[in-house]
Amino acid sequence: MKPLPSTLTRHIIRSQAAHPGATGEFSLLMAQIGLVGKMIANDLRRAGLVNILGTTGGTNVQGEAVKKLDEIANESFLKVFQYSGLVCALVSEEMEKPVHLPENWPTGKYMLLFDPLDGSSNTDVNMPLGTIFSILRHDGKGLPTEAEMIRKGTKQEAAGYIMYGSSTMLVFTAGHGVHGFTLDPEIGEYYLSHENIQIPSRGRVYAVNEGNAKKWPECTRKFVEYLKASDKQTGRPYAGRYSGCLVADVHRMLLGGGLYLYPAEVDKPEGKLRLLYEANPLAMVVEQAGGKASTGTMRILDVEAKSLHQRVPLVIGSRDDVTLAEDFMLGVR
Ligand code: AHM
Ligand code: MG
Repeated sequence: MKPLPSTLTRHIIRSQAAHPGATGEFSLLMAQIGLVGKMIANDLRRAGLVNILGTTGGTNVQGEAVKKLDEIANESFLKVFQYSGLVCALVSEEMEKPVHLPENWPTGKYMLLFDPLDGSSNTDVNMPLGTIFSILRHDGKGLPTEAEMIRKGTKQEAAGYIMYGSSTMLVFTAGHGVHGFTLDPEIGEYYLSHENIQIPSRGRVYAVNEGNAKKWPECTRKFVEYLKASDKQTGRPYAGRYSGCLVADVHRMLLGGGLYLYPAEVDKPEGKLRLLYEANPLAMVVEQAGGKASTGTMRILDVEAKSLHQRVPLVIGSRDDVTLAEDFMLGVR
């Protein structure tokens, strides 16, 4: 009889056993994130059949049009976590303020920060989407204040993403390597399909919205032109691949190498992506896999966090490719 490949549940139980002091709360938290992923994947699969494509007519805290699926994905997190007793704070791209958890309800020590549906311009065209999450720990008494949720990326306990592509994958790190689990939709279980992922030190693919090139500083334009220039020795030109979904592009780089950029613009030096629930968690994953994540001038995980929805420029992927981007952006090349 062939042994059952490791499931997410078994993997979590095994990792928990390696930490004698563990209470099991983190294991439950990860299992519940897996459940949210299944709920969102299920909604995405049926979206075109049950009238949940398109926008709600509202705008979010960032002033962006809210897609019906953005709202549904956010609600999936709230339904699973609000009364779970596993978290003491929930922060989402879709909500200006953290969710108010009932004072007299049991809470856990974890704070969960998330982008429920990343790449939502892809919803109506059957393209890949993602969910990104960052897990922090609250050691104080009672519910944390908003200031306690705003932390540097180095303070994350765990982080990861779920990718809804041709299959659904949960990829995460708790600080001991990065593991990827593929959902078997027939059984409803995640199986360990990508153990201890290591990102190649250099790739041959870049992902960036080049429609914005005129808005970039000269150094960024020079860098992207460099990637496109032909040079057999260095393996250039790089291939361009941009999906409109950060999770999908980072996932490609994680497995095959290369880099993703959403760089600073001259009139928008803070970039587009959000630090706490997009850049920080993906930076932790990519660093744990041996890669690098930078603003272009400094390590993402060292960026001082000042507000919940703070934006940050992002260059992420293979170590050597990100270092090269920094050389251009710092004016060394
Ligand atoms: P979102 O969280 O509102 O979906 O925004 C983040 C997305 C990324 O997934 C993607 O890489 C980028 O924004 C696309 O932006 P643009 O359309 O400006 O290229
Ligand atoms: Mg996003």
